Amino acid sequence: MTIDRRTDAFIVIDIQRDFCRGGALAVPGGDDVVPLINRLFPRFTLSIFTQDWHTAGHVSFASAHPGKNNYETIALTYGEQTLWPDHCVQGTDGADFHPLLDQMNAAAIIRKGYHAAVDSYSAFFENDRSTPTGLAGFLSTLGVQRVFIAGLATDFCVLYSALDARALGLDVVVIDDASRGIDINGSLAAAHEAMIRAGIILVTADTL
Ligand code: VGL
Ligand code: ZN
Repeated sequence: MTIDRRTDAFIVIDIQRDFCRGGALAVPGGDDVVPLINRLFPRFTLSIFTQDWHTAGHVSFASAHPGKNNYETIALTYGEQTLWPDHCVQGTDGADFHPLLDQMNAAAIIRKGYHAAVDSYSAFFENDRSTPTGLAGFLSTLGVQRVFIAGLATDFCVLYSALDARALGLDVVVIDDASRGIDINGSLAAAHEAMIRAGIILVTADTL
């Protein structure tokens, strides 16, 4: 696959301490994607990071719903929401990027999940499916036509970002081995199926 520096962008999803070893919502193997992602930066002119950036007591935290446990779902005004351990709280160490991620490569950092009552998995739209993050406008202003997506977690923030990018008319490539899933009740296999159904191309980093 040939990368076009003018019209391709690299979107790196949530490479933050809380999603890595020892973190509050550690994704199995989360740390392992960092060297693959770092190795890809020189191939792109435009790399964008997302950063999960929750208020304390955020609606997506099980701790905000007495009697509810982590990984249960609840019905919110905008639909079903999975409940998570407290993670990526604004300004905490857990919200920082992984110490080995080459942060100098970020042309922009899109923070998400900072509305207290709405979660945001996708880099483009919050979980109410209507509030934009601004990334669509950023990419279109810069003439981006295709996005390469990698990061954490494959079955949540990578999945939603990839599906939204596709729905916005972008070509989408997910770098599967530079991503890792949480895998709740088969969510990782379901994510792979949904991405393929949507016309998203799944590749491994060595093919780029
Ligand atoms: C994520 C669950 C909660 C992710 C973020 O980055 O995939 N998952 N917040
Ligand atoms: Zn989150």
